Amino acid sequence: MKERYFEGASRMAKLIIAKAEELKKNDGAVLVFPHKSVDGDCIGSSCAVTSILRMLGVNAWVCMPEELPSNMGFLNVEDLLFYPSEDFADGDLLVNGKHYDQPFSVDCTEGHRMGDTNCRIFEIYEDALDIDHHEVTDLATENKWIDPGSSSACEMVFYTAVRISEILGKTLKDVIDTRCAKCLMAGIVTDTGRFTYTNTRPETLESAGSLMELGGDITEVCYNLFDLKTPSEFAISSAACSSAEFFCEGRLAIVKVTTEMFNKHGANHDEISDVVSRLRDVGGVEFACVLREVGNDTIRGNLRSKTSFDCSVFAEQYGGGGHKRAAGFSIKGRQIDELADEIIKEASKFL
Ligand SMILES: [Mn+2]
Repeated sequence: MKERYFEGASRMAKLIIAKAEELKKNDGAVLVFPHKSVDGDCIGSSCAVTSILRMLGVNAWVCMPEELPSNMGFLNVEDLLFYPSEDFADGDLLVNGKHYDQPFSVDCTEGHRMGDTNCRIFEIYEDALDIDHHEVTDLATENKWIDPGSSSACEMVFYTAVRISEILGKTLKDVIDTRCAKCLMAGIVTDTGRFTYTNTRPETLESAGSLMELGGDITEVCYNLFDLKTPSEFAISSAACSSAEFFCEGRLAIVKVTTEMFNKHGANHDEISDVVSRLRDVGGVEFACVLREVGNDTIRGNLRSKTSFDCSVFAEQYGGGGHKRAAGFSIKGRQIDELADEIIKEASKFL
């Protein structure tokens, strides 16, 4: 194992093994929290952690902030998922009959990124375990492993699983089954753009190589997550791309997708997820932004940059977050045209 992972992965592995013993004794449940607006990395890592915890004999479920996107159906993870109702009783939340005892977050650390209901459930306890690769301010507690240098939460979970297998004297196959390997592969290919982004390191490829050996079929994962399109997805993406506007002599690209456009093409809000990276890939574009009306008076923004623009800092102005090269936000009560004009004006200052 690469040295840079050894300390963090070993610490998490020991914590998970110890917690598992404690939780088994109490017959309690762990809820594993992804962030809202779920993606391949948070779903992959939360399902993988849940699968590993179950292998250790723990009652564990992924606490879902929304429905699983249809392009992730091939992962066959339905039995790992728990959909909380909004009106749970704080003191005594039952998770499929088991008393909720322990939160575990992956690919996010802060409750406000998890959606309202999940945030309330997450914050019932203060001793959450966290595995995250986002830059967060509150780094140092024993229960957290935060590594912004890592490509993905899934890569970190993989190395944690390696240490769990070593500590318990098991083979890696005992800890990461075929489905778990597929989930981890899904997160790594998502967050590295199929190993093309600058966050791809030698240890990223090593983890992917091991996951292939464990049954993480990279062809199946990539086809389902990247290439397979529904007819409505194809139509709305094409419409969105051809409506792109360029500013700052081509350095800024922006697309607005209205409810009317979604309706016209019979598309749902998740069906334009590839548009923002296609925009960013246009020669000369440094900063790309896709705004979409997602109903409920809410606009979702997705931001990408090529080399210098800090999307994470920019998204924070709108209550969001993410990474330097990829970030997002959700905002209520704004008009899409007026919000776009403001973003163009604000972003221009840095372009
Ligand atoms: Mn991630």
